[in-house]
Amino acid sequence: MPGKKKPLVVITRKLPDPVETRMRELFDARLNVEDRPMTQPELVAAVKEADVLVPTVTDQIDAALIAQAGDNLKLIANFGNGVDKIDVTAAAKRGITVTNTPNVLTEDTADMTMALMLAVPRRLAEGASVLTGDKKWAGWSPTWMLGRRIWGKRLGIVGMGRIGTAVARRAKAFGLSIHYHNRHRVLPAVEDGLEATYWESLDQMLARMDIISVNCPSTPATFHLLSARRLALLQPTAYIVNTARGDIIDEEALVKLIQDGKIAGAGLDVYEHEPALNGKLLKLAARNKVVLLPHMGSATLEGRIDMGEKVIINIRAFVDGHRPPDRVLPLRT
Ligand code: 8YV
Repeated sequence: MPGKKKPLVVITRKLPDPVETRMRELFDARLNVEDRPMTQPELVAAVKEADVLVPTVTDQIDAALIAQAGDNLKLIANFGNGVDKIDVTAAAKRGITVTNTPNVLTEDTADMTMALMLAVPRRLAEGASVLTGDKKWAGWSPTWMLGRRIWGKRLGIVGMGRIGTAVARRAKAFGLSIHYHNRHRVLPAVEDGLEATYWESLDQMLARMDIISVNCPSTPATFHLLSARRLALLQPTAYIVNTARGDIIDEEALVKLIQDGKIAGAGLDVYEHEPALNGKLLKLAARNKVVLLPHMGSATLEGRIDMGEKVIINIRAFVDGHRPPDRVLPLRT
């Protein structure tokens, strides 16, 4: 942008090198090379000064923070798809545009969902630990390490958006029958291609599935969507996989049902109070009832570079006076 003052862009976490290099070229980029999560006072200082803030899921961009923003702050270009940590309504009221990074992390997140879907019933983590543990492997046995078959089972997808659909495509190839619950029924062509069954009633779907995959965004409407009451509808042989957001499931209730043998297990990549982890979940992991990952759904180098590229495109479009491609609008209440 020759002749024009470069916008001050504060990036709250370390991003992949090619992204940071490009940001340095284009903007007055304030990087976080040490990748230490910013404290709330540091975030306040950032929003007072920046023209653009680039936060991630680890930053709480709530109404109190937005109220302290300086007049310069006109864009919050989130590095990530989910904007549950950003008060988009408060931002809009202050004339601050919010953008995110959809599409580019769909396939990676769907891959990780499949990985968890296989990991729990097929005892993947438990099996891998046999060879690296203290004890010597005694060798193969016909009745040892038996898991449960995936092929031919019923998968219920909660949230049939981009990621849910990408999960369905993969799961169909693994021989699962596809069922889904969504606010709106998807296009007939998509449903036909996936041979998917739509369930208007989430309760009825939950009661009949072998595996549940949570793929909806976290919004006030989806908070504890899988409540204690709904989780209790699941069959005792059912597994749950969550690569969306922790607070969509009542985690305490999930733990209790697994402890009591009322649900077979879970594969989780996200947690209700992330990064704090429920100690009871860790105990269940030690008993191989759950497989836990540290929010790795979109963690590929390619994905993170693509996300950075999207952030840059959104900032460039905005700074040049255009509508950024990935604008997030406040939820209608
Ligand atoms: C990201 C995610 O790693 O984009 C999302 O919504 O959950 C993750 O895949 C994270 O949000 C980056 O801020």
